Amino acid sequence: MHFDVFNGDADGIIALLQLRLAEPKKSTLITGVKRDIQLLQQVPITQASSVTVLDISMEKNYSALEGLINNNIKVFYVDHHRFGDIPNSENLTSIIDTDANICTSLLVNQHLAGRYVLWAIVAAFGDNMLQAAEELSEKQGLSISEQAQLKALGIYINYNGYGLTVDDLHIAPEILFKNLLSYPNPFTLIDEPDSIFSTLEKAYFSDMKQASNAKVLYENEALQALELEDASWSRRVSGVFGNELANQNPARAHAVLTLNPDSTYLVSLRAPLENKQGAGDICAQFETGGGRAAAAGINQLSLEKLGKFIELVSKYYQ
Ligand SMILES: [Mn+2]
Repeated sequence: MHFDVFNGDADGIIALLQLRLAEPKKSTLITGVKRDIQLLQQVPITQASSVTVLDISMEKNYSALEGLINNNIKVFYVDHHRFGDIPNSENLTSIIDTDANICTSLLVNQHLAGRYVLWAIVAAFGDNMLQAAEELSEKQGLSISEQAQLKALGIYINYNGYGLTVDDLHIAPEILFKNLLSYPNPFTLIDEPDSIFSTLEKAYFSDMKQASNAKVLYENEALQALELEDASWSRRVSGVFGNELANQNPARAHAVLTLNPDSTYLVSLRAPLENKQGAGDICAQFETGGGRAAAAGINQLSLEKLGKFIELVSKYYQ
């Protein structure tokens, strides 16, 4: 049995979408909310013959990966997060690149020689890799309004991945992936009335409107930190809201802190767009933190550690 294991955000879903449009395959899907990255351990070794892994850190899934390849299961691994060691095994084929301007869907696009490049552009916009997305759009000769449509779709799919559990999400990532499989061309989806595109669009604008009233916890030249209440809408909107703040103020870092039901903070940290480094290293200093240089997070930051977090971030980007 083949297993497809993928992050539930735009990048993870669209990485798999490109692969399965190119090579349809009966598979068992394993995914979750965007922050649910320890997915590989869910693959049952006794049932799997091969596994495709997309857009989740190899470092965070290392022991599960070793278990699979040591049991002679073929693994194809594509990712752009912190990776630690790459096991040397003939059972593992990996494409790993942690460049801040590349995402998993762009790596898959290269692997497929641009076969579903419009989808790769959607994913790059969704992962807030605007420069890469625009460059690729121009190569494809897309008009400004076509670019804006693909960007909107990427943002909405990305937005849909944020939540504490799948219950917070409008559409479970697995369902969203299966739905998108009917659209080899994203413009077909965008042009269709009453599609998931319009559903997500409405939901996105409603949540963003609420976020615009967020409480400012801290603000200086290096950092703006905002607090969102403990609610499903906050958990859905935190990441894309952070991206929008970053785009509006590219010289400053942004932290969106959403209160968890247990009174800790769910932290989404964006490095300044003009200085895409350090976010992953800062968040990794906290027990439940990690991520990439440009965008990272902490799942549970206790209120006592808020001061330390703000100090670390504002010093780093000063
Ligand atoms: Mn990604």
